Amino acid sequence: MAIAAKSEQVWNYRGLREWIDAVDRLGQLRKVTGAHWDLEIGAVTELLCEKYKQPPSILFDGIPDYPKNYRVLSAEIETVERLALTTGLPPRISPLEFVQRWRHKVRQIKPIEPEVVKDGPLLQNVLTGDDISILKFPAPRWHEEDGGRYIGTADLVITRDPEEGWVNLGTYRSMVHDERSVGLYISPGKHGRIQRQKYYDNQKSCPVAISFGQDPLLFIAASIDVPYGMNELAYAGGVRGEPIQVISGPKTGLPIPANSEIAIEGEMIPGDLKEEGPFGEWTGYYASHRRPEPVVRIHTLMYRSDPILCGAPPLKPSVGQGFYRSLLRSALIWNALEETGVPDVTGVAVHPAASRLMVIVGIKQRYPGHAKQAAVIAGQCRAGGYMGRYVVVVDDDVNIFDSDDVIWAICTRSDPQQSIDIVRRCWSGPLDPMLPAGAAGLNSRAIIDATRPYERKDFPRVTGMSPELKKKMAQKWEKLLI
Ligand SMILES: Cc1cc2nc3c(=O)[nH]c(=O)nc-3n(C[C@H](O)[C@H](O)[C@H](O)COP(=O)(O)O)c2cc1C
Ligand SMILES: [Mn+2]
Repeated sequence: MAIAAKSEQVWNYRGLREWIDAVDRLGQLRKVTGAHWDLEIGAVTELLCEKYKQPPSILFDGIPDYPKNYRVLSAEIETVERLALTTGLPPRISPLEFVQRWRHKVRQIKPIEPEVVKDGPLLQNVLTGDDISILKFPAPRWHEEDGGRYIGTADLVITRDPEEGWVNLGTYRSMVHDERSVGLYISPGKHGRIQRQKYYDNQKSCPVAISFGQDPLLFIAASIDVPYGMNELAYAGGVRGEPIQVISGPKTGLPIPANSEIAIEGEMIPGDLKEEGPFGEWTGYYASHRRPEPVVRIHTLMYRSDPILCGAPPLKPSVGQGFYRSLLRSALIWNALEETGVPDVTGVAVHPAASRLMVIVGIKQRYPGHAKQAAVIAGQCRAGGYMGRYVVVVDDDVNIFDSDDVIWAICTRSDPQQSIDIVRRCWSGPLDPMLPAGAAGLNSRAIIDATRPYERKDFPRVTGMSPELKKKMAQKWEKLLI
């Protein structure tokens, strides 16, 4: 049942629990009972991703050592249908259509500030002092070589800029240390890290709140590139067309979604570090080794009765867990190209098997240098800048969602000596498998211009039927094609 239908927006849910019901109605929910938090929840997630590529959402219950109804949700979004459900778009659309609609939608977002409410499901249980134990929840050990149990993988890390006052939400991994502390890994350049550093630079501790289970729209907002200075809660409110309800954290005053399932608030104290990692990361490798990272000292633990912990364990990208994010990122890079004045972009596809590491841009070439301009911007804008590796630009007759077609274009329209450029000393970080431990977070980028050289008016024609002939023949020989 739609809550509100504004133009073509369709909202079939409010909050995580209604979202799960809506996914169940789509026929995309799998319930699993009895999987152990130690490796089994991670293993089942990986098996289902491997089998289906775009797997159902998986809701784990009956987890050994934990009360019934203390659940874990993994593989949350993953399909275009669930992505559309979460972002209020029509459910039956193609990946390219999703990218198109989403990029127009985010461009028009008018942020709506969150609404502070006195009460909410999150406050059903509030623990402080010695009563706090984050071990109450079945945080999985997701992968065999992980350095610990990661309670935060699909989380919202909430901080406030000490100078400018704005609130940021980012999805940053969080490892359980003990009952009253968790570790937090934030990559260089991420907004939460910039804000934390401002506190540290003044020898102040950084107040923080973390939500570990919530409306997947908030997870999307926290884990994609929302402009610096914008509160992701306001952004999500803008997508939704109504304010996100938050409670004010009892100790920190930070806004925490009132509908969250589990949340903590606390502080990170300058110099308070503990060994964190490694963790099986989105590149498909255990990343960032085991090294000291900031600790969150928990002052308040809040949770809804029978809580649902959300998890998004990274897998090797060719196995899964990257498809929907590729679509979201493709839309943002496409917008960045348009906003910087690159004309006639016909599509952007972040390759799901490479995640950030390969971006394919389609253009209709209009002038010499058009392809290079598109490549440089796609590879350096906010959504494409961090930890990229390859940007490939192709002509608009190439299907950017078809790797075979893209490889054909690279192999036939580029000449390595003149078509590949290297951009040096770009934004990378400790998750980059090519960087040795402790290296500066810098990498290089290759731009592969796989468009027909602009000046080559004699470039050979592509074989294959003309659209007219194809249509005629397909009609005439229809029976053969069945
Ligand atoms: C499942 C998932 C896990 C993530 N884990 C981390 C992480 O551990 N550390 C990090 O810095 N970024 C992580 N990210 C990426 C950030 O959430 C993303 O870059 C986001 O835009 C950061 O928000 P910010 O721009 O406000 O810093 C993760 C993203 C996803 C989707
Ligand atoms: Mn941000």
